[in-house]
Formats: sequence, C-alpha cells, structure tokens
Amino acid sequence: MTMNTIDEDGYELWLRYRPVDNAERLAQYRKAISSAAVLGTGATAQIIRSELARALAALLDSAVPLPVNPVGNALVVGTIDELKAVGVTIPSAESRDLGAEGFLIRSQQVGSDNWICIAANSAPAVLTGAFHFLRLVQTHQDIHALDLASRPRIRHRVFGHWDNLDGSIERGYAWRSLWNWDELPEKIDSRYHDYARACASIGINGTCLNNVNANAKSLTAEYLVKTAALADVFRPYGIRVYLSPVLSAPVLIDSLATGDPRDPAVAAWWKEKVDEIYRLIPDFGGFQIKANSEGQPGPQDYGANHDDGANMLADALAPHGGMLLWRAFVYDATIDADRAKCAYKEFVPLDGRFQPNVFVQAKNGPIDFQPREPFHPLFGAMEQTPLALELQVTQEYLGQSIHLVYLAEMWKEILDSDTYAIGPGSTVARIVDGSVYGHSASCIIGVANTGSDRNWCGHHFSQANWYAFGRLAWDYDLSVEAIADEWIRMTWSNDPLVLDAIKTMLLGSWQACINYMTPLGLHHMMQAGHHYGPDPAFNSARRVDWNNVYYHRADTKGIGFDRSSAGSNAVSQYHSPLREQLNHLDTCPEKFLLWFHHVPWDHRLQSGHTLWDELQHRYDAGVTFVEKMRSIWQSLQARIDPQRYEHVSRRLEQQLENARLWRDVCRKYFGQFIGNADSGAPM
Ligand code: GCV
Repeated sequence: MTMNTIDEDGYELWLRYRPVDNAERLAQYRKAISSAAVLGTGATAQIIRSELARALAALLDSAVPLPVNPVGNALVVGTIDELKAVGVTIPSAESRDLGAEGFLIRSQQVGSDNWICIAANSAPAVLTGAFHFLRLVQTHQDIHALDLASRPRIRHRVFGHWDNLDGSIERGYAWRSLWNWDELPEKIDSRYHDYARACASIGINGTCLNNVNANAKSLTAEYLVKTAALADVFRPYGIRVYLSPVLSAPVLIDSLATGDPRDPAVAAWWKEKVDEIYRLIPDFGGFQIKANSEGQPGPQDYGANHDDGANMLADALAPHGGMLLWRAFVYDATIDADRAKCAYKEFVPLDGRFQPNVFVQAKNGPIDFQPREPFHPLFGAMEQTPLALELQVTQEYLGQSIHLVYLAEMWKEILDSDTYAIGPGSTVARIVDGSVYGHSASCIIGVANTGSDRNWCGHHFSQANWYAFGRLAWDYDLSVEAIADEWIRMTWSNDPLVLDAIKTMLLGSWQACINYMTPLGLHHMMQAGHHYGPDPAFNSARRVDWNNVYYHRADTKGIGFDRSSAGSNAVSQYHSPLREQLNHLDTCPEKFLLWFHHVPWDHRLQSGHTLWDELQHRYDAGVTFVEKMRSIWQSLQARIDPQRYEHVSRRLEQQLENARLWRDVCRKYFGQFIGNADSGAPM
C-alpha cells in the first residue's frame, strides 16, 4: 500500500507531477525519454520547455536534458514546420485534419533512435499536446508505439467568471476573485500563469473575466489596460480574453443621451470602444452580455429587440474577428406565465435575424442550473443561429463548495440528449458543435468555480468539475468514467484502491445530490438569496416565479408543475417524438416526471411505489449515499495526505448534515399535503 504523508494544499490541481511509482512504467518512460527537445523559440515554446522540465524531472525522478536538438531516444516537440526541419514529415492531409488546435503524438524511428513526436499546426496546440502527453505519463499509460491525434469538437471553450471588479464573486465559493484589479497592470501575480497553465492543460481557450451582471467601469481606458495585461499573460497559453459589457455603457461612461442600439451615435461609440480594445488586445475574443434579464439593461428598454442590440455589438466586433455571446437567460413574466417557456418564445422568432458572429447563449436547462433539468428547448429550435451552451461549473444550486458533486454526469446527460431537431441523433452536443445545422462556429462556456482559495475551488473535489468541463468541451464523447479516472490519478493517486474508491464517490455523487435535494423532476426548492439548503415552503418573493411553491405546486391531490398540453404546454417547445413522450404521464421519463406533470400522490411508479413512497425512498437514498461517501473516504485515510484528507472529511460531514436537512424538511413539508406530516424523520 502506498502511504502518502506529504502534506498538500491542493494548489497544484491535477498538475501534481509526483514520481511514477510503477517500476515497469518508470523504466519504460526513462528509456523512451532520455532527452526532450522543444524546437520552437517563441513564448509558448518557452512555456512548453519549462513545463516539460518541471514535469519530467518530477515524474521520472531525475532531470531530463532539454537540448535544442533531439539526442537519443527523445521527446521531440514542435509545430509541424519545426518538426520538418529535423526530418519528421507529417503528411499534409493529416496536418489539415488537425486544424488550428489539434495535435498528434506519434512514435517514430529516426536512425537508431526512437522519438516521440508531439506536433501541431500552432504553438499553443503543441502546448495542448504536451499536456496530453504528460497526462499519459501521470496516469501511467503505456507510451510504447504511440499514434494518436486529437482535435477539439467545439471551437470556443470559454471559462466565464462572474467576478466583480471589487474582488467579490457572484456565486463564487472559493474566496475572492483571482484578478487583482487594483494591482494590475503593474503587478502580474504568478498565479495568473498557473491559472493559464491549468486551463491550457485541459483545452480551455478563452476566459471571460468579469461578471455578466456587469460594471461599466470594465470598459474604461483605465480597466482595459489591466485587461490587456492579463491578455498578455494568457496569450502564449492559447487563451483569449472576453469581457461582459453592460449595454448602457455609453450612457454610464460617456454620458450619451441614450443606450438605444439603433441610435447611430450609440453604434459609433461601441465601434470606437471595440477599436480601442483591439488596439490593446489584438486577439480579444469578444463580448458575453446579459441584457434585459434580472435588472440588466437591454435593447427592450428602448423599444428595440435582442437582435438590434446583438447586431449592433456584433457589427463593431466583426472587423476584428470578435464574437458576441448574447445570453438567452430571460424570463419576462409578461411573455408567459411558465418561466420555462419564456426564452424560447422570445428568441425563436428572431432566428435568421442575427449577424454571423452572434451566438445565442442558452443555459443547459430552461430554468436556472438546477440539480437536474431537461435540456433547454432552444437547442434544436434555431436553425440559422449558432447556439452557445452555458454550463455552471460553480455549484450555486448543488451545495456550493460544501457538497461533493461530480457534474460531468449532468453535462453529459445534456450533451447526449436528443433534440430530434432534424431526426434522431440531433443531440445537444451536435447542435452546439454546429454539425446539425452546418454552422462552422461553435462555443461552450462554463461559469467558473475558481477563486483565490489556496485550493482554487473551495473543495478539493470541485477541481474535478473544472477539469471535466475542459475535457468535455474538448471532446464531448469522452466518458464521465474516463474523465474521472484521469482526474483521480493525477490529483490523488494511481493506487488502484484509491482510484476505485474515489471513482465510486464521484460517479454516484450527482444522483445522490438530486435524490436528497430535488428527486423526480422537482426543482427550485432552495433557500432564497444564497441558494444553499432547502425551503420548499418559500412563498414571499417579489416575483411569483422566484417562489418555490410556484415550482412544486404541491397540494392535497399531488405535486409537480403541469407542463403537459393540458397545462402550460411547455412540452410543445420540444420536437416530436420527444414532445409526445414528455407529454404523457406514462411515457415521461421518471427523472423529469414532476418537471412536466402534476402527479397524484398515489400514482404508481416503475418501482411499484406510490409517488409519495418513492419520493421518500429517493430522499433516503441520497442521504445514504453521502454516508457511504463518508465511510469510503475514511477508509482512505492512510493513503491520502493529511491536509487534504482532513479538509474533505470536514466537508463530507457538512454535506451529510445538509443532505439530512434537505430530506427532513422536504419530507415534513410535503407530508402535510397527504395528512402525513409526521411520517418523515424527526426534524
Ligand atoms: C449572474 C441566476 C443566479 C444569478 C446569475 C444569473 C445569471 O439567477 O442566481 O446570480 O447572475 O443566474 O445567470 O445571469
């Protein structure tokens, strides 16, 4: 058994580079990598060189020479042109297939030596390939006779920060913002480089620095210089920066009389502002904007519509190759009494009216990042508009940085969901990657869970969600098990016992969270404001659709939101045959039962239980799994470093307490509707 007593604080994430403790593999690696030659000379090549020097010395437990030219059995790393100069030719068809961001890793005999070549069409893609190779070594893979190629399925893979300029983070649970605006641009914290390393290692190629509930100050000259300093750090890692503007910025910054996007003076202001940004940041990614949503100003304030606002900004960005992410997180109650239907009703009629560099950006589900939602009906409903998928990596509604919940399973369920837009197989993933409707543009964005906490994410296990977001964004066909396997090996240990134990925890954690919070399609049951903990009785919000009773609609007859054709008819926003499947109580998947139906308490489920019994069973199952995670974790004590062990142990205790609270509060509250308020566990 491997005893791990070296104290760790989690700062290194999955880039821990601990000595390979598998003798056979270590011998193979040492033999295969007697030197590592990074052929380029630019800033990215320098980053690759220092990453390889640091990683290989640690993993192989002895320094590996990094000569300018390959010597002996060597790792040879460079662009396809650079490799050609040392005699390795990559056929042009293969090079074309890699695109700008793909890489290949190939074993090749050169004279009497064996080389492992890492090649790509651009230096940042070579860096991605180098990180992939290190991952093979970190996870103890066989590197004999390698021949693999990989390219991303989605072009823009953005980590979006809801960070405010004062250092706070909206829905952030890992302390303060990573960006120290007061010290920028003069002081470049070394952590900015470590952030970029981490993102680059998992293929993230964009970062949106500020909150979508935006502060206009981020567009002032003073702040743009700060953003430019961050962009300079991130550029060699292949990461472009984006900003979240506020549509009223011309009024707020330069006292224009209006922010109406149709006003020529307003359009000219934005054009000039965007030109200013590109003078400072030539590879600026673009804007992500929240408009006419939760108090943010938008075109509708001036009698214009989303397309007017989006196209005006897109026109300013287009000459520079910038793109616009226009968020579809809108729920104007005058549009429809069912919040889940609003965005579709506002945006579908606008299909075909957006400029080519506009993405309409929808959250995974139609409400708001709940523990489980059906996919957003906008996916598959806008043939002429590229749709960006927004996922929430930070766990606003899933126990924040207290609960251990592996979100890859949720995202995978969404990505794999069939919209039937052009027939079977029109998955959300294929809508997003552009292949269903033939869009060349594609984008996925994850709301970041990082902060200045030493372990980056507040909970050591929340790092898995940052990791999984990047890996799935790169290749949504990767399995959640494979991603978990990689992450555990790199972050914790290759010890099979640790691997299996943590995998069991990760892979059951999302379902457990759904069970103890919102089983069978229930949603929006959290406490108001901070969104931690249960409050099914909540009914005093200023908007009816901020109340929890609005969502569960429990009464003496049953529970659930009737969105069938007899109710709000939200099912009509999905394509056939899914629409019909969801519409009928008997065919609606039980995981979404109470999302789409108001169901009698005595309705029998597939298990044979009545609805009420099944709900109770689910609450119990959720809590039981957290107990199981706790005992699994305890069994690992001797194999995990003390600091991280203790931290996770404390978190699991808190999670268990909160899971029990969810179960008990919900059981008691719902029990009263069937005259059974005392049937639950004591409060
Ligand atoms: C950034 C939810 C969150 C808000 C968030 C909003 C959004 O309502 O609670 O904090 O605001 O979603 O996605 O814009």
